[in-house]
Amino acid sequence: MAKKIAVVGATGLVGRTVVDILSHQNIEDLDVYLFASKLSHGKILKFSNTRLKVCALDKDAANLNFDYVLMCTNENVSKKYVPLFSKKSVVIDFSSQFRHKFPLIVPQINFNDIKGNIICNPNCSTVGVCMALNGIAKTFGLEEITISTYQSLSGAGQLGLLDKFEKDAKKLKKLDYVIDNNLIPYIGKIENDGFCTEEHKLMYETKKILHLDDVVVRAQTTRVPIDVCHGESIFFKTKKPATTKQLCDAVVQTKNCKMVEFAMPILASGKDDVLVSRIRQCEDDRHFCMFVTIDNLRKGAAQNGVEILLKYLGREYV
Ligand code: 2RA
Repeated sequence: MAKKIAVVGATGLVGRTVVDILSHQNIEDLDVYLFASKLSHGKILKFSNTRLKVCALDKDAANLNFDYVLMCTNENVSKKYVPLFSKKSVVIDFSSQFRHKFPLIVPQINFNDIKGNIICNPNCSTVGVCMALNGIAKTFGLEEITISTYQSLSGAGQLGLLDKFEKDAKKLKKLDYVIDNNLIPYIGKIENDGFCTEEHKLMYETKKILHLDDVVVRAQTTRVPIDVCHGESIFFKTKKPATTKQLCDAVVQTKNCKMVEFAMPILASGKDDVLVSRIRQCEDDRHFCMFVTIDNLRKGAAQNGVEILLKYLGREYV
């Protein structure tokens, strides 16, 4: 029998990217079903050579038999529906709701961490950092990581993109401050310790994915007025001495990591690879920095989830 795959939240920015990426994979033999909120019921999305109807998500839908469910949903929807779908299906959840509880997976790095049938897709900025540092962590070890991000508006969803040129703070749809000709030096909410939620995600998730329990990770996250792709400045201290050439060689050991001269959003947008650039030595042969760019909607979110699904299915990402 053909495997059944549900994409929930199919009409959001990440959901649409999942549908688009899935439609380019060799999965003609699989059945794909799309769900979203009641407002999107009946919408039609293009899928390969055909069109698929979007159905409203409700408890009846969660009772259907799917083999795999990709939850491209926010924390509230995931909180309610992941436990329901997971009674019968393998669930890949894109929200941050369960990231502390269940395996957090980047297939190129830690697919073997999967246990059980709920798998969490990491935060988009985390994926870029982990992809870029994976080879270095494995070859030279890491002691400290200090990250500053420059995150695009699409990270805040469709409403975030709509705020791009808004000059009137009262008319903003998603952001707390005008972003036009500006940047906002936090993402999410400021918490009691002064760090924002995005910084907490980045610090916690990086340690979890790279298995760096004893490593100090610091982060500053910033929203900038570009559409797609997050930029990330990463300062790091290795355990063993290294040259920049050795570090470049270590970076490209991770599939989908590419060294370029300058990692810029216009080069990474719409692409499958995380771009790494400007690896340079700081004060000695254990202190370095680099600049990384990732398409936050693709490898930072949709592509990573599809890669997890395909690995389950024993198929190659194309
Ligand atoms: C952001 N990383 O850019 C978040 C989205 N998950 O806001």
